[in-house]
Amino acid sequence: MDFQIELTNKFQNHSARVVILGLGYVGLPLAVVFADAGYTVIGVDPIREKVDAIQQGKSYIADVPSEQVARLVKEGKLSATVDFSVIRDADAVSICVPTPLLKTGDPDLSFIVSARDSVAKYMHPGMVIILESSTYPGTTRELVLPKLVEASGLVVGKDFFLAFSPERVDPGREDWTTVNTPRVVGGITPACGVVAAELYSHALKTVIPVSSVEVAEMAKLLENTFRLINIGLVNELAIMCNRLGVDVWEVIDAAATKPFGFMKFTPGPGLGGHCIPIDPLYLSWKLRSLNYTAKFIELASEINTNMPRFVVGKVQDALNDQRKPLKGSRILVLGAAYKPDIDDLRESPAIDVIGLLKQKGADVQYHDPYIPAIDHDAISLQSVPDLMESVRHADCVVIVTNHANYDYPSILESAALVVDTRNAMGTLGRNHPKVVRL
Ligand code: SAJ
Repeated sequence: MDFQIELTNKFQNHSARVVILGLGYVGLPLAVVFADAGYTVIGVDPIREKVDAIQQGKSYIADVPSEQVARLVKEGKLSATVDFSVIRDADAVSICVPTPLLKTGDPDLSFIVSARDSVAKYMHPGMVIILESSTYPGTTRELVLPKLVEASGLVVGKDFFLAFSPERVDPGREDWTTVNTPRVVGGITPACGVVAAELYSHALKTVIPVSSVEVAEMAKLLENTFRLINIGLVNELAIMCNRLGVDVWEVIDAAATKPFGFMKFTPGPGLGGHCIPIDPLYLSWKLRSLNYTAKFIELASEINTNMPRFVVGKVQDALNDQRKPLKGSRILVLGAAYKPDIDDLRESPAIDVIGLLKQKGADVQYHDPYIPAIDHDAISLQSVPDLMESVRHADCVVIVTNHANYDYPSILESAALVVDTRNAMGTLGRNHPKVVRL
């Protein structure tokens, strides 16, 4: 039996049954894209609420419309379950689980290990398994493959196929989606890469085959490390311009007029999200095990992690110029999500800024139209109900996340003082007596 031919035929005639492990911001968009392409898709997630929502035709991911989920469920192309044994009948399994950090700062591989073990338990000849979670180079070959071979006794590249294909989801983005964003795919063996690429090629616009799982794993980490380091660069630029008395925003805008050889990044209160601040640390962790220090990653992380403290220093200085101590001052933080126009709080620098302000004795409130409440460590706050009332009562408004739906001119008019960490006010805030920018 040639399983490569058998699987290729199933992908070509869209009779393939695809299981997606993990129905988060990566797994659910992929599930609907595969189902829309004609595959029969079963999403598996241990969280019953997610499974029930999908079965009821509801989406909990902003980038996936509920109408699309409802239609696909009704057509029988998409379903969801908590039962991992559906892997028994799968032709393809995509693993889209989180890869966070432990409290120690080391990679938390528990989600990958758990998904791997579920696959190992139910796998059969003639299936392809693809890991999509951002992780260190070597994960697929060193951590996933041995357990699958040991559990099944099958031969990789012949009886089953194993590949890595990094997700490239930018939450909230509409121009580049799961369907049209080029997809890198690398296999444990050449045949693994070919089979995995075939699966994606009938659902996604562009598939980019590479020679191994390590190349695919490392390409993803390069993408995110590139962002981490360039954000760290402009954050340090903000600190340097602060010392020089130069407007960092004007400097960056001027540099960005260069039509080649430059890519604009902007400074901010820190680096949030579950990818950029975290994925590169998987790489530096792996390199430490090989007795090498990834200097750029460690330096950029140090600078980015320090930005909340830098912001609180700016607030303290701004209040000081008005003869007000930070202690006891009423501070309103605007925007808590980790980046504009989304409802995700993970690793958000707003949490650090609020925590530091509270540590210094400030009376801190926050507002975020997407985040009704923050319950994190020692912080338990509700988004203030009346934004403008709170702006008027604050000694200082700190813009931490520049959501597009804020009325910045009105906020500026009503506020006593604004520390704008995102240049949200734009030219309004330049040289304005009430505005302090990074
Ligand atoms: N940030 C800055 N300055 C910048 C750009 C971003 O301070 O110039 C901050 C943001 O405010 C945010 C953090 O960095 O707190 C991360 O922002 P991001 O948009 O780079 O990261 P994510 O996690 O929302 O999404 C990224 C994707 N982003 C883009 O490509 C624009 C992409 O790199 C990955 O597909 C995704 O992470 C992932 O899953 O790895």
